[in-house]
Amino acid sequence: MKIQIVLWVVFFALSLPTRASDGIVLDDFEAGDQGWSPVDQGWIDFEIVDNPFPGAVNSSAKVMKVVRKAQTQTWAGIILRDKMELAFGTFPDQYRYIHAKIFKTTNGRVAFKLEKTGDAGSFTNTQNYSPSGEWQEIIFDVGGAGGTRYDDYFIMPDQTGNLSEDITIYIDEIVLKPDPEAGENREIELPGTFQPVWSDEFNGSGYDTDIWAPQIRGDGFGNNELQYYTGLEKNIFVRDGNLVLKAYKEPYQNREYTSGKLWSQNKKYIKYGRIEARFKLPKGRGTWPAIWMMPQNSVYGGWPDSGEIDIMEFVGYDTDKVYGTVHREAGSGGNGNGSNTSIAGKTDDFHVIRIDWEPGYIKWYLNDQLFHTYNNAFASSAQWPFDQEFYLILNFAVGGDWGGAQGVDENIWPQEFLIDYVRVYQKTEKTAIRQIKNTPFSVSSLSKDELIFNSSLQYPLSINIYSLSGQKQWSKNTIPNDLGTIINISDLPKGFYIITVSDKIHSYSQKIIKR
Ligand SMILES: [Ca+2]
Ligand SMILES: [Ca+2]
Repeated sequence: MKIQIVLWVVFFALSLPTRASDGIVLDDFEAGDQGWSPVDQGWIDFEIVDNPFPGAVNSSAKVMKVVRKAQTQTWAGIILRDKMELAFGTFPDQYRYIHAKIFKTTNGRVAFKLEKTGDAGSFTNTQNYSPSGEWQEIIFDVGGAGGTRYDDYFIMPDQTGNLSEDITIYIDEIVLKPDPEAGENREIELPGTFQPVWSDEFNGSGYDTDIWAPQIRGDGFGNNELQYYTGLEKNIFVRDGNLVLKAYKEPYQNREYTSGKLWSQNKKYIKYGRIEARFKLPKGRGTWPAIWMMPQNSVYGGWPDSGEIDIMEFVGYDTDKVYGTVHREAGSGGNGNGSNTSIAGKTDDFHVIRIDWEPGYIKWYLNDQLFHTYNNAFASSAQWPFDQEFYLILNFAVGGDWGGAQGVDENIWPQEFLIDYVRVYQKTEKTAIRQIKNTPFSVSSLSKDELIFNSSLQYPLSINIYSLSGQKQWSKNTIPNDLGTIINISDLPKGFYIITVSDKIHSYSQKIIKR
């Protein structure tokens, strides 16, 4: 199968949030302060006072009064050090906005600066302030902070230069908030509908050797499995429209059992799609059949760091359940992320298992009933190495750490694991770019390696592309009316990215999937 090289762009966040959302209060000054200090002695005086201007925006009792003294530097301000180490950025579960209530009587700019843990760098967002005679809630967009962890929070409440007089500013209710849009987009899907791309129906005289090869090995596979996979026809054959993986109790190459295993490594591999199989389980203590996937290229390192997708597993001593699980750096083996579903009373039936694997999730279905979802796609590769190609494995193990956890019944052999078909579907829509109306810019795919950016905005913008782990991959500042800016992404590996466009007041983001 040729992998389609396409780009897909979809908007997911627009402008500033207006909806309320959960956040954490950095300080509301109701019980003193959390440990703020002036950034430089002598530039700032501050104290907690009764709210001198209670009103609709801020009716609370206590606020911080800051006096920035004449002849001081514009970065005079207050800083809260080492209070809370948090990741900021554009991604779900990271803090994206900092809200602060400000009262002052002077025009000017207010800046909020984050300093990295270890003070290895910083990110600043600045907002204009026009006095209104009332408290104002100022929202700092720190999405561009890009996933790094920060533990110092620094407010420069008035950046007026050449200050000839002291300025008094009141500050209150500093709240860190995630992107309220982010959670809704967690389960991002490719556009289009699933179309068949390949299958093996096992209806002929043998399995399709363009898809499968037998694995011939019997070293226990790190699980103390008892079988030797012979690759012989007695262990792997097609009968009556089904692939039969057949396990015998018989000595072979210093093993007590023989069995069969097919894999599609180097022949067929898949990134995103629907993988479906119809199967009938063997019976008895010590059987451990599985339909699963391993990475074609272990780009994130050896097992489990590059991931494993167990589409279906069954252990014969636990007759009523089939399992679906992922293993990855963040948890593997007994700490894999998975679930099971009941087949009680139906162990002699054929069942249909499938996963729907999208850029944003993997979902497991048995007989069309969803039984597990894994949707950690916005985390690092430790949680989500599933943005790479995986090959398929069909095997019937005997014993082993899990399958043999309650021993092996010596009297049940031979046993058969039947697979009626394996079908792979993918969304084959070649290009899908969803633009949302009334946004001040657009990004379109020009070719697999180029995006084109157009904007009607009349002032400078900065355009940045981030990887999901928050690394800046591409950056450019545009000049006003710089129409048709080409963004060359030929150096970016295939995968998920976020493009953000900022005009100092607003920040707009889109996801890009480079395929
Ligand atoms: Ca308060
Ligand atoms: Ca069949």
